[in-house]
Amino acid sequence: MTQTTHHAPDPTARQADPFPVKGMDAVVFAVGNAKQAAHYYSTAFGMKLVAYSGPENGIRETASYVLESGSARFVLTSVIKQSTEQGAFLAEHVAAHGDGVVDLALEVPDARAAFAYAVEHGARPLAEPYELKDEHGTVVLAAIATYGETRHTLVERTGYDGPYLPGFVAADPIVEPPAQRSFQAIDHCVGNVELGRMNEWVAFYNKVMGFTNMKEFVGDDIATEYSALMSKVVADGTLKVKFPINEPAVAKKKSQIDEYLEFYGGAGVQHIALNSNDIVHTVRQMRAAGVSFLDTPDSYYDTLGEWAGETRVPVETLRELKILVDRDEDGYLLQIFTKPVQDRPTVFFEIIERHGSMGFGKGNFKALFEAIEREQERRGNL
Ligand code: TYF
Ligand code: FE
Repeated sequence: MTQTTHHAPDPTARQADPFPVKGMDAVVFAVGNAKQAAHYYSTAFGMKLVAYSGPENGIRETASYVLESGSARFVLTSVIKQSTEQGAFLAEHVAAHGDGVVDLALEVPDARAAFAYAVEHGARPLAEPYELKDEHGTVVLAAIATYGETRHTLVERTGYDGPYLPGFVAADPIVEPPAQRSFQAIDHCVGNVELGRMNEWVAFYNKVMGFTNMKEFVGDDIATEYSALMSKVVADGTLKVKFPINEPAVAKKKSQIDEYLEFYGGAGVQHIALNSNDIVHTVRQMRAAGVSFLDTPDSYYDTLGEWAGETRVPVETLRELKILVDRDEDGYLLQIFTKPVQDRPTVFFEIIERHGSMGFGKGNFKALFEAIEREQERRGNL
């Protein structure tokens, strides 16, 4: 396995970036009941409803709720009464995959240029560039396919100052958002792909978006030992968009990635990691609201001080809340994983607080994957 080190981007080289991105625009979920999902992300994740589109503003086919926490934006969409191909796609997505991510939308400075570059470099086009307009201005959108039935919509929103997209109206919060938000940005979005296809999808992002490989990867050595997955990470030149790609590994136990693929019905988004700058507060707030996190055995904390060194948070607090620590040459990170947030053992979330480290928690794979396997066993899928 070859290792590519990701060097810090050279700002003078940025205009040469063949596929400039401004960041994640939104994570779009197709769900069975967007009204209730919007309530969950408001009360349990502390997000704020900011925009809506549905029958009340003349959109009869779908209802969509836009929630924000800092720069992180989720869009939850349900079909009300199918009448177009787009509605059929969303309804079939939910039937096939359960609640899941249909779109990792990227904000770009020029959607037409981004789309043209991507398609020239092998992307499958899903929507040619088109404009949406209302009294708040114009947004240019285009879409390409990625793994499974997931897509990347390319969003150029410099000509628009409304609540989300033309056709959406501003909405009042469902509940008053917490005084301290639980997270402020999307750190990374992870895809699970079929056995043997990780390198293909890494090459897709290399070619189609000019993304480069970050140095952290999980090779077959770690995979067969305990993780049962292989993983590589691609990122844009500014490291604002980071996409780890996992594939199952043939190991001693049934891979958690196989469990995902079986229950999701193919490749798709596995987890969304959210940046917090106060993970202790975040975990307390989310636990109090009923969110379940993966458990970590006490033995993890008994030896933590020996290798993790000092962190901002005392070991006893980490132990109480089951927060994990990883350290590398650049610094450390604190992280924790929710259990799947729907009945299918598919999509889950990560909360991550970074202090220098640009890694993904490789040092925690053993503890983390043992915790996931305990859950797989409880579900009867091991
Ligand atoms: O994003 C990552 O790669 C880390 C590690 O089921 C990870 O969060 C990989 C697989 C998984 C949970 C975490
Ligand atoms: Fe992660």
